[in-house]
Amino acid sequence: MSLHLPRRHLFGAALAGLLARQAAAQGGEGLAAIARDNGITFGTAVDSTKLGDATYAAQLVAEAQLLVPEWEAKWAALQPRQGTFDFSPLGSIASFAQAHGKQLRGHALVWHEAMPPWLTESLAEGAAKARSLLAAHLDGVLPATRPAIRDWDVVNEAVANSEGNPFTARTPAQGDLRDTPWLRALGPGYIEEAFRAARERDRTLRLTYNDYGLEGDTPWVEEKRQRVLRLLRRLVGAQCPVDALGLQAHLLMDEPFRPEPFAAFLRAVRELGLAVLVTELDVREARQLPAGLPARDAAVAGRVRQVIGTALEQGCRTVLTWGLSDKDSWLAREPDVMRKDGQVHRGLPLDDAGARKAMWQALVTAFGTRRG
Ligand code: 9MR
Repeated sequence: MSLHLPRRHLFGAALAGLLARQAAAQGGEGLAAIARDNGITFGTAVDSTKLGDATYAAQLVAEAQLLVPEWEAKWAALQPRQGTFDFSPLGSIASFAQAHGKQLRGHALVWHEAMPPWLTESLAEGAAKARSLLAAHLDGVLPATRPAIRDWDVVNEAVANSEGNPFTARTPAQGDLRDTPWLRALGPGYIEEAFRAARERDRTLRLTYNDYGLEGDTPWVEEKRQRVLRLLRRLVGAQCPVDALGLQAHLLMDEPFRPEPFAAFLRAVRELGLAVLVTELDVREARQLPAGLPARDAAVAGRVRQVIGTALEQGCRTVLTWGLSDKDSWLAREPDVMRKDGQVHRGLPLDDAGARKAMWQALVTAFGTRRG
């Protein structure tokens, strides 16, 4: 079986190519080209249901070189019923990528969210069942998505949030790890098992551990960084085939940032021989907004320049945002993260109308820092 490439978005894609060329002629190069000129790969999350929208598609064509499916490669989408695989939503992203010469990354093989109900129920049946379901999922997905996807988030968000974090609900935990159906079925070794199972099926795939809440300068962020480091050290020490750490970088303006502790963490990760990627960048604005859009956008841009500049200085070469335009962001639709004051977070490079904001420019500046 291979990834079926539906052609239904190709008309939209051709139009998008035209619009993107027009946009580039008017506005200069997009982030994809500017990043590439600096030896960096820039990309974004894509929602397949929006690919028919020519403006959305044109933004992708102009700005992104690497695409990651926002939901289409999660378990609920790929194996909605046990043993029945559905590659059509992922296939429309793959055909769009192919039509425009873009690369894909995969997200996510093992996660405690976006699980179909049958999976949650079956995992409760114990270790043997969990192990065979994981094997069957990888057998169904990895050969089918090869060669389009050469980099997968194998395990997502396995580390528990630490005490005292006022922004994120405390997660039930067993030691450093989040208490999930996978942990309950297989014990703490499930992470190592997942990486080994992925490597057995594809020797050259890049295998990434992906998590959030690792960028800020607070005691709870530092504690989570130490938890992630302990996990990565344990995996590397056991010769477990993990290749990279994905920093989601869902940044919070209400959380302070200082480059030093973040850089020290990235150095420690790099010393383990792992690559570092920024996988889901966006910014949640402060509860108390600065007055006026220019001040708001400047605050977001300043934070992005610092965080991404630090990551690039520490050898990160891949940066993805979680969407391009504020209006398409989960920050504009998920009740947990939406603003309570009726405003929409301006946490992505393009505004609602698709205009490039200060955050777009901040990325350009950050991409340039590593040259100097
Ligand atoms: O943005 C995604 C949203 O549209 C989905 O409904 C949700 C569940 O599949 O996942 C969101 O993406 C998350 C990502 O997969 C993992 N890191 C946090 C992202 C935002 O919640």
